[in-house]
Amino acid sequence: MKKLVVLSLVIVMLVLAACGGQSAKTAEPKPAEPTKAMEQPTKAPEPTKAAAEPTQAPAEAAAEYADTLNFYNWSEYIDPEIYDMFEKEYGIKVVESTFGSNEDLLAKLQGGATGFDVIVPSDYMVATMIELDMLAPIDHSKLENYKNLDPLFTDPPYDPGLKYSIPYMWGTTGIGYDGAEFGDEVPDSWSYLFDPEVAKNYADQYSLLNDSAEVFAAALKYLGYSANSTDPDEINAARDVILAIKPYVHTFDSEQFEDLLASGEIVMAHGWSGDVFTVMEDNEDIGYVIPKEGGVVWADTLAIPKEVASDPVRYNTALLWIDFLNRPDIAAKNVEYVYYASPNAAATDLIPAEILEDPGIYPPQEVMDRMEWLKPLGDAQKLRDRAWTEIKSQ
Ligand code: SPD
Repeated sequence: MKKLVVLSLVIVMLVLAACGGQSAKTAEPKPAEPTKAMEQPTKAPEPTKAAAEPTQAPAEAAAEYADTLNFYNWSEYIDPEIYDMFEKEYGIKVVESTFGSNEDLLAKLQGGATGFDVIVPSDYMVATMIELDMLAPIDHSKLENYKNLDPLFTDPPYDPGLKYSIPYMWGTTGIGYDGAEFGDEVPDSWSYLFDPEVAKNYADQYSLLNDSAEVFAAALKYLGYSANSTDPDEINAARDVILAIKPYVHTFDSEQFEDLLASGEIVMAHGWSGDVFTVMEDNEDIGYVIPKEGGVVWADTLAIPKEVASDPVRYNTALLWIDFLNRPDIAAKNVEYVYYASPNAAATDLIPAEILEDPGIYPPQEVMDRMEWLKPLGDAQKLRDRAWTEIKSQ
């Protein structure tokens, strides 16, 4: 029953939110071997037209999948056993590179990087990349597991009809903290990070994400403005707030903040929900709170860079990987490792109740009501970029 309540809350929340070079692989995918975790294996994909075409040369005819797939992912954002499972089933090795923010991902691709087969942009960055014509359309007919997505995730405002992206995980941005330092107090306001009078008490003991969109969103929420403000006065006010507390910030970090918290190097971290949850298992003092002023809710997606579509082997391999991640047993296994919520409805029954019922992972509606989704900012992005450069350079 509790599970149903949690799922209903998630559904309501989502409705409200509606505001390199690889050699060709000649082997057929190996059939899935049953394992304990694989309770609902799906059949191997149908042979592609290229593989079945009798007039093609044999080597070309068999060139259906690549030997390797280059996956550009956020750090610590997949159960590494999933790479082994994919390689065991299909003989395809996944090579992972990582990034720490959507802006880094965008800059990397705009800088000319062409080797990535599957990337993981967040919602607003998908919209930006569609606008910039940087993504390949997704052929839904080749995704056996597309049907597993919760329908409430299949028509998001950032990519109507999921033409260019498939949702991977969703979560929130808040504050991770060391309860051993705070006792009964909970740092449940952005003022702990952005009010100089409060923040100075934690000088050199807290981190902010190394992510301009997230830091501006938090500072704007602290000031009572929208996380998506494009008003120059509000953006400048947020910049001044961040500059004022910068001397108290231990580090700007998006990839190890949970470890800094767990090791005691810092006592508060502006961070993403699941990352904080991963260190709670071994440290019962660590907590995660969404500030009362509200925070950011986001969805990360699986997308294919545009140039991959011109190579059928790479494109098929990318789709095979995306579909594998959407198999219910794989999606559930991933949730158990990264502690983020899954948009895969068919995985729900395989996810432990303690995760589905945890309000930090699946927040209740009254918390979700305070959250905002980030959106592309249009021309105001330049203003934010300039302000971020100023902040980081001082
Ligand atoms: N360690 C993986 C964290 C993934 C966070 N993505 C969230 C982006 C929200 N702007």
